[in-house]
Amino acid sequence: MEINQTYNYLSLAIEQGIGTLTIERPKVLNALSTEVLEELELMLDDIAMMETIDVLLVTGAGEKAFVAGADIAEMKEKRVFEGRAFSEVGNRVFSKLANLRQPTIACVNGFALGGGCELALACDMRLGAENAKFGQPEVGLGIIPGFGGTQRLARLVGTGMAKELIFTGNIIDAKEAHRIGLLNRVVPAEELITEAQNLANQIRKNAPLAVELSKEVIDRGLEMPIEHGLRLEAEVFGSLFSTEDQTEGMDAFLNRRKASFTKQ
Ligand code: CO8
Repeated sequence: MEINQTYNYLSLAIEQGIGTLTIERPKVLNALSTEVLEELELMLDDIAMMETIDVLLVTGAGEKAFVAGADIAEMKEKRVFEGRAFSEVGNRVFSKLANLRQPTIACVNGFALGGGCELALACDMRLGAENAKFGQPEVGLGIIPGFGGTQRLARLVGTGMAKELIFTGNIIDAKEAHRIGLLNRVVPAEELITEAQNLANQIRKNAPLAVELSKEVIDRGLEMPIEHGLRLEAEVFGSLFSTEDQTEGMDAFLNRRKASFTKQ
């Protein structure tokens, strides 16, 4: 399947099973307008169906910003009803990203503020360039994080740290983001995409259905009591014994050869 749509603010490159989705609005530091979010939703719907993408990288155009937030110029004139609608659109689109069947890696190349931090949070993993900066500055604008920040940040870094970031609006650098678990690792800017591709390739070596289902079980499990999560794990674990890739993976191990997975 190929992308047929024309996009004004996004690009998608696909190379050897790795898709790289770039938010391209560098003049305003890749700020997320309604149009950008609508394009993102269409593109994510396509990516979910694309057999040529095993792992998705998400990044921002230019050297300065990943995404500097929701478009403040667009938000300024909104009133209660439109504000809620904007938040609902953002949450719907970011949930599509979070629930994508493929593993996702945010490549944070500069400012990830407000909606930009929330975009990174909706990915499975986050790699940061040394110039990456994170923050949820919404309360300084008279609003709160509205694209999942109050929920995903607290789940990732804990409530104390999430509350400090959200109540103060402070911006933290890559080192601090790494220290609190917001970034998986920090790399020099020029190595960011290569490092993400290396990580993607480590994932791609494994049985694709097992990777997809481990993502599903981790994420669904976080929404339920642990006993239910463990039951879900046992069910999915068992179901994988009906796949050819389970036979292949174990046979390859026992015969000391490289496994060749077929997604069957
Ligand atoms: N929206 C619109 N335009 C932006 C944004 C943004 N979020 N960020 C930057 N820009 C624009 C600037 O206005 C400027 O445009 P112009 O050249 O036309 O004046 C251009 O990008 C370059 O920016 P700066 O000149 O400000 O660059 P600096 O290097 O001086 O500063 C910063 C970089 C620190 C990143 C600064 O631009 C900044 O603070 N940006 C805003 C960051 C922010 O507050 N983000 C959070 C926005 S709120 C949000 O994301 C809420 C999400 C949930 C929404 C819920 C819906 C209700």
